[in-house]
Amino acid sequence: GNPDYRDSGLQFPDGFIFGSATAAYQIEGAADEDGRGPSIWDTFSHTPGAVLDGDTGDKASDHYHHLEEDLDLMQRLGLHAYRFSISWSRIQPTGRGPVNEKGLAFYERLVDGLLERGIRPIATLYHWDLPQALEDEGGWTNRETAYAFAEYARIMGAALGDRIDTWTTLNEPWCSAYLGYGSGAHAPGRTDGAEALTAVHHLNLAHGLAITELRKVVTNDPDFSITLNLHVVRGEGAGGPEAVRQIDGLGNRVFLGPLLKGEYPADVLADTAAITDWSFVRPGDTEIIHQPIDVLGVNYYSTNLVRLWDGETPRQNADGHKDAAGSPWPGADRVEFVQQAGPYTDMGWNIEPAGLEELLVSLSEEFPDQPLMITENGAAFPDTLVQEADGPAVHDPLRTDYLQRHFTAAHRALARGVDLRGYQVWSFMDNFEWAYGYSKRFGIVYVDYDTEVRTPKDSALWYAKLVATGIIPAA
Ligand code: GBH
Repeated sequence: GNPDYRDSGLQFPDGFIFGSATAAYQIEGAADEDGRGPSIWDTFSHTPGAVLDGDTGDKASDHYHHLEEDLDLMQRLGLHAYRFSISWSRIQPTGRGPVNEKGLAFYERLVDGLLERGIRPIATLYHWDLPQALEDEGGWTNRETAYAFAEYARIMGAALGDRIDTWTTLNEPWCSAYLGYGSGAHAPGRTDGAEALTAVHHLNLAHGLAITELRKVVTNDPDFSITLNLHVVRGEGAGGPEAVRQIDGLGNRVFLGPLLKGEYPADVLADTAAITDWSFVRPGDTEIIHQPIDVLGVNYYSTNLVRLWDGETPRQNADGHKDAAGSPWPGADRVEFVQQAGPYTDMGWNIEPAGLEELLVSLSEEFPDQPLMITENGAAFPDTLVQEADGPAVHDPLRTDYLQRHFTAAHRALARGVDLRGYQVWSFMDNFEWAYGYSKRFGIVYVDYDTEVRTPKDSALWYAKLVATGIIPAA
């Protein structure tokens, strides 16, 4: 039958790492301060028409100027871990060359502030904000970007390599490559399938090179990881299995293959042969990419339903790329994304906790020795701040319900033997939701963008109970 994904009273194992996540460009603001150089997201968000309502990350949640307050709030909620990203162009304003000490000092303060409060730092080196100067030389289509990234990783490893609990190289290279260079929905807004596939490989290579450099300089035996947005793909109709194979290939196996098996999937190379000959993969590259990682980060929000287009009826693309200039799925021209039955979040993504359980179980079946961590899960809903007798509040029962169901799914995966180490809720606070600007609120903490005042939502108070007890509370 259909399991109820709202069980409460379920206990997580001791040592399970409950935390929450953010990303630099989405929260920091202070875009021009302390020597920070521009990134592709500054350029993109300042390009008319690129981001809804012309929103930019110039100020964002102003985390750069609210650091102590935000750290105190994390401590109040009892978080075990905080997953944040480092802005490369704060460290190296042009992506190369000497360290900008003021930019580095911010992350020193952040990490030290976490450790003082007993919160584990999970640092992501790259959450989409490539220094613009590197994009001017071709960005991720240029192999040199991978080497520049490795140099930046070495700098960060040397500076913080005695204090970081988990190093994550890249967040969701799928988005960087296919939304950045394929559909054009994300920075740098390019729309070329061959460029997107080139970017896939250079991102994979950057991961491998960065891990190699980090291992040379860190001193505290941290965990090394990468975070992928893996796609749970289901098929519809006679062409369903073929459509699933193509999307699973471009969405999942093109990353998991080199990373965990040391080779690119042959079927993906064949599917895309008319677009590129993959000659950008040089001898030795897959060996660099294929290194043991301590934990694989998994971001999960929703599922995908696909089928083969009949070539006649109006084409459906419910993954959101129907309005984009290009396709985020190079070579999969016959695949249609089918609108699924709700309920949906404010992003229009269908809510399906069973997909999380399915994803975790299938990963652990395929890679039984690979520990996993949910590095993002959460939901956008339209929230409103209300004034109550005892102060401001945000009642967000839909988000609490979403989280309760997904924690239940994660617990079920654990009960089925999955080696799941922790769960980072997206997001710690409301922030700049990329192409959607400030119109979508993912935070468990509400941010008033006029005053930058923070208010924990009801979902944050619910989560604090889960973190404190290890037991999923009733919603
Ligand atoms: C994550 O991306 C990001 O890491 C985070 O920064 C972001 O704020 C958060 O999730 C919420 O969006 O892209 O239209 O084809 C998740 C990105 C969302 C990419 C679902 C694939 C499918 C629809 N993924 N998306 S579309």
